[in-house]
Amino acid sequence: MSKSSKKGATLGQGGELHQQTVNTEETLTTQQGVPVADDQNSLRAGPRGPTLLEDQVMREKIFHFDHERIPERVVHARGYGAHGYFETYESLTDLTCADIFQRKGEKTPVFVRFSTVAGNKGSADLPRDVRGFAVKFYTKEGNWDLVGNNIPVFFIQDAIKFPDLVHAAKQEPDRGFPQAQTAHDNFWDFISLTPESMNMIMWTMSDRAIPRSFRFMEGFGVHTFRFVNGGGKSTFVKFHWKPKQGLQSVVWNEALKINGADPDFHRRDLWDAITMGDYPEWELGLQIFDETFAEKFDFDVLDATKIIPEEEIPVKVVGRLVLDRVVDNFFAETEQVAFCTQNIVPGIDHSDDPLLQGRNFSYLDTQLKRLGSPNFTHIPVNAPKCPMHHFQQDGHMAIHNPKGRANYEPNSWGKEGGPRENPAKGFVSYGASVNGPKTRVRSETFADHYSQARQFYISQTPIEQKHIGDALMFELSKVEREEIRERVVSHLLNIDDELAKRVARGLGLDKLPKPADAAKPTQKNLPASDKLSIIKNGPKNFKGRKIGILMTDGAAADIFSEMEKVAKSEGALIEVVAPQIGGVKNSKGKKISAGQKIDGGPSVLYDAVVILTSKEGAENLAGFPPAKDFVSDAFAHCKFIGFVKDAKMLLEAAGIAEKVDEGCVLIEDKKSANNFIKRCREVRFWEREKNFS
Ligand code: HDD
Repeated sequence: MSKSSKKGATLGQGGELHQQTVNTEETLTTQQGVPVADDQNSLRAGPRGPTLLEDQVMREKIFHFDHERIPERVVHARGYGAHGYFETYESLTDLTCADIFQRKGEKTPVFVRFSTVAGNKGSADLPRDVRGFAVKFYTKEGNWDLVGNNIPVFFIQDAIKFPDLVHAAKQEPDRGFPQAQTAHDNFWDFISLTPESMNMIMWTMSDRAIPRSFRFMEGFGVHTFRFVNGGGKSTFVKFHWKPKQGLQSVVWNEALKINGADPDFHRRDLWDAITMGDYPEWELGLQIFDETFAEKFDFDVLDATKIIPEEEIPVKVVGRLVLDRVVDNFFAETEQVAFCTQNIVPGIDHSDDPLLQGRNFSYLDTQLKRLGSPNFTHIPVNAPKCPMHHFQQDGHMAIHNPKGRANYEPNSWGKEGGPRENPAKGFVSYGASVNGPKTRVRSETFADHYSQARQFYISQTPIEQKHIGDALMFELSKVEREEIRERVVSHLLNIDDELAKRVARGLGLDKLPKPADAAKPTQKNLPASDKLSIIKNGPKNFKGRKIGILMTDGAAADIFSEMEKVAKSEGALIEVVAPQIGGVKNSKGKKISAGQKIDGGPSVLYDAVVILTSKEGAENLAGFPPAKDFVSDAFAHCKFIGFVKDAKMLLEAAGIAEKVDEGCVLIEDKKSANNFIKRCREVRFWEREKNFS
């Protein structure tokens, strides 16, 4: 066995379990610290006899293995986390006394977990789904969890509907499928009977629900929260995360293929970026407003199915989030991290949003179920990094136990009596007045379900609108019951006529249904908002994107080195895709190593591709279906394609030689290599899609 170092779990002197690097020269032990002599064979009566129950080494090993799994999250089961920090750009003392926002330049440690909602823990990364964007800030006055999504609105207005929504979205209970997708009867049945979901449906049918990477998506706190300053004055606030990398999504056909080619596409992307030192960043933006705005705004600021357009309340950027460290252990950190919306700190408070109020119960409750003990805050990823003193004690797995005799207060033990409450510093709820009869009603102010759905739709570029229609047709094509499909179209008629007609045609409906009864007939004609489109908020460069270079033996050495140079100066990555994983020899006989073998590295894994073959190489690949798919898929997914003259036969075999357009760039020299990279900054050549039927 080699003497290399590896990570292991060790008990520290204080008894706490922590990770440290151990050497393979260390002796293997049981959990009790007893040295193990033989880890290959159980204890048995004679070489061929039965295993003895007495074998405590084997029993401990199997016992522990049997208990390795904990319940997966009921939603957001599949996720990926990383560490980083939040840096405050300016002091916000006038708005909030939250310690994290007091000092310009202050850095606060954070842990972030991204996730998909519907799929199980082992599902793929690219279903059409909302992405979770949960941030735990370890502030000096306690942990603040901002548990958001990559979409600023939600399906429902009241937490009491959450179990119904989730039941309808996940696998159907009798058959246990479909996995990680909403393209089935139960989901659309529920949605078609829940008009409040229509705004969210426009968002989830848009390309927002198939992001290219966690790094290229926005995040939102969704609800209206409160800021409270040192003088007790409160303002309302909505939180936004804006990726410095720009927005980018994949196309649906690509998503379907990525799930097969690399189900870990998003987690691998985040891991690679961070481990290579290309740390993703988001800026924290605030929409700040007061009661007067809330009163005059067209919608209720407590309704989580609505946004406040940035044109009405601009987003003020106040800090940045940088992810710069991957986890040491997936289970210890990403799986055991426990976000709770109730985790707020002095200076931040809840609003009366009924969805948020319900969440505040659900998260704490679910952590107890998942992690098995009220002591889940003792797990390092959940523990605050500021001092903690309280009288809560015992319970399963109590690790940090209070010292001393007094475990209650008030007490008269003087200095040894433990911590005391502190009205000057402690958390005080904002004293908003509340009155009214106890009642189960939905406020009238929550009743307009279509105006913002329409606003979202008309804010998209034509190609994005097309994708929304395509997505609806795809999803509804998987719905067996025709009346459900019709009911969805009846809602679309209240959003956009053209969209509804297109979807109805695509579904083969004989006639248009009647528009759904709008709960509030007085729909508003809201103006378009550019911030709602992905394409209008795309990247300004190709930094952090990946180019797949399909190469064969004899590929032009000078063009490859030009491509290396231009990609490097742009901050883009290149990966060579070759007939064999051993790599290729270029025209100068130099060995170029490959990142992927062709059938393991389809073009869906890249943001742009270059076909850099020799003539003979192109001839050989022309008869190889995965190589043809590499080219034809890149074309179908509107990617920029760089190619050399010698690649002609492969382009012909892929059926695109006759269709070469402005998104296909002939690379002959330094200038054209540069030109190719510049074109890539547009991310996709969408013009091409207009020609597809
Ligand atoms: Fe939730 C997890 C985001 C509504 C109940 N939710 C969870 C996670 C995110 C969100 C990002 C994963 C956290 C992690 O990575 O561990 N949830 C949202 C947003 C919502 C929302 C943005 C609406 C604005 N959620 C919501 C409601 C309820 C829940 C209305 C229940 C009434 N959510 C949960 C949960 C989960 C959860 C069951 C599952 C695992 C967990 O909490 O830790 O409690």
